[in-house]
Amino acid sequence: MNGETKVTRLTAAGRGAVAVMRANMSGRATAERLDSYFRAANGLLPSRAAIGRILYGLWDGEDVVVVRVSDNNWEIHCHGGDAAVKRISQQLTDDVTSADPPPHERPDNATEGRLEKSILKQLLKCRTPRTASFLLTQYTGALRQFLSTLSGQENMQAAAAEVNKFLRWRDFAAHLTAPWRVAVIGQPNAGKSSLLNAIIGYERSIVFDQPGTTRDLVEAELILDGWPLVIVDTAGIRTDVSNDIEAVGVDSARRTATSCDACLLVVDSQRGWTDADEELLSAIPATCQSAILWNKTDLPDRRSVSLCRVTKGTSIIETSAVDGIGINEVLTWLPAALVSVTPLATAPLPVIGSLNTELTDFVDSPSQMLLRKILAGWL
Ligand SMILES: Nc1nc2c(ncn2[C@@H]2O[C@H](COP(=O)(O)OP(=O)(O)O)[C@@H](O)[C@H]2O)c(=O)[nH]1
Ligand SMILES: [Mg+2]
Repeated sequence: MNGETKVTRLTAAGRGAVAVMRANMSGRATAERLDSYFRAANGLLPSRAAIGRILYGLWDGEDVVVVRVSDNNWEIHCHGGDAAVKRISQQLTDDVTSADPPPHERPDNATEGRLEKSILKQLLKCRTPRTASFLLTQYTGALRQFLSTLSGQENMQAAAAEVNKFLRWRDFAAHLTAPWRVAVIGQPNAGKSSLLNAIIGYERSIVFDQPGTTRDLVEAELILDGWPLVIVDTAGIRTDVSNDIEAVGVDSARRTATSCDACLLVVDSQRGWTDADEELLSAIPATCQSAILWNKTDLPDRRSVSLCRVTKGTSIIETSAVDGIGINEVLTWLPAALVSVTPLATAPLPVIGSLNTELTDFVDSPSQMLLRKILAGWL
């Protein structure tokens, strides 16, 4: 063990989405060990970072978030695999212990209360450093600061307006811990499973040239631009099926289309644009981002993409699951469509469901008594 460094894993041992470690380092030379491994995107050195400052960057090429939580303590949020944890720990010290999380030292010396505990629970569900960095901002004081400022507000209409503005990020905040969902829909044999495989880069869906092969949903997780996504492959949507098993798949595909954040409608360019595609397009709810993947464009007898009759600002991307045409475009379109605006890195965010519900009640009927009661429960 390095005499002046102790690394404790705060998250449970075993594979997780994100692992959090606490490095207790005393002595200048010791803290500078962090600098030699971690490169912050903004060039700041972790050993010199202000307390509470969140640094996003690379540790030996891996995405990592480092935050100094007190004079001698740094939290390191890295990929949740055991290998990543072990490597970082060993680079800092030979001694690694798994322990119950110690009480967190708050940067502002406030005691950790219900608010921080609730945020920490959410933080541990984050799957990427990018999403974790937003939660960390809340954990290290942004949300507490917002609520404290709110408690000083005398004018209830102004308070309600501020809360409303804050709650506008609700959907974004919810997706920091629950991946955005993308449905791949389309007629049987259009190439949905093949495209899903091309998108995620390995064979996972069943690809078969017999219509109706994908009877259950096949989900695949991927990270694009630091955002976690789940892509759901569905059975081909047909209304004229007699087979019961296929009908169940068809039903679930229809449901998936209405419970997702984005929809990729795959169309077989050999068949061209049909009434069934038109029907599918209109089944996509307006709240859902949508793109048509005009697939199989590698084939010579494809029909013209101009046949698509598209409204609602739907994007059209020409693809081929076989030779990879358009896959990069799909990978660019998805995060841009799903997360078109992001809050400022320092913004308070509505990351606690029960607090959001209470604040919604306040917005519905703003009263000082109610606001005091809500804030007393959290501050
Ligand atoms: N030439 C060509 N064939 C494709 C393409 N995408 C899918 N296919 C073929 O079309 C058939 C049906 O594909 P599949 O992905 O199972 O369709 P799904 O029923 O919509 O999931 C398979 O034989 C695939 O190999 C493509 O882009 N180009
Ligand atoms: Mg399929």
